[in-house]
Amino acid sequence: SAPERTLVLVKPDGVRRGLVGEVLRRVEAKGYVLVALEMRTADRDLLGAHYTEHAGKPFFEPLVDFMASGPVVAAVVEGHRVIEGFRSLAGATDPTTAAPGTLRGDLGRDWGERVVQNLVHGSDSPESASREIGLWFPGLS
Ligand code: DAT
Ligand code: MG
Repeated sequence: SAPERTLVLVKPDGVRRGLVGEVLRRVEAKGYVLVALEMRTADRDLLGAHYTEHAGKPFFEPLVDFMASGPVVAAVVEGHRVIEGFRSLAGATDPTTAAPGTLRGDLGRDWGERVVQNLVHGSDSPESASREIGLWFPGLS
């Protein structure tokens, strides 16, 4: 079967805390392959489209504000079952209870903000991955 692709973001908290290298190191150490990589500050249109499933939820505006608060590192990562595999590396959404050994469990915590700051994003399905990769890397084949 063909390898899968997923969209990974190191969120603004991860960039500010100097954890870009640690995130990419764990992705590569697991055996996945970086096929595109870019640092940029996302505009609100891109972030609204990226998080469209959460539009209308109480944390949506704080989430977009947070994600626009500084540069992110966006990556397309490739490998068999990488969507599931990166979600496993990332750990649960809540960094307080994310399992030790995961990025969010080892490196994240609750900062008392209205939106959970949890260092990384990973696509949650093949459909999300395809949609998100198209948003962040429109030129990628
Ligand atoms: P994930 O990033 O694990 O896929 P998600 O897609 O449900 O989680 O939510 C997107 C982000 O929004 C998540 O990484 C952190 C934030 N978030 C989710 N649920 C939240 C909540 N109940 N309160 C505050 N922030 C939340
Ligand atoms: Mg999600």
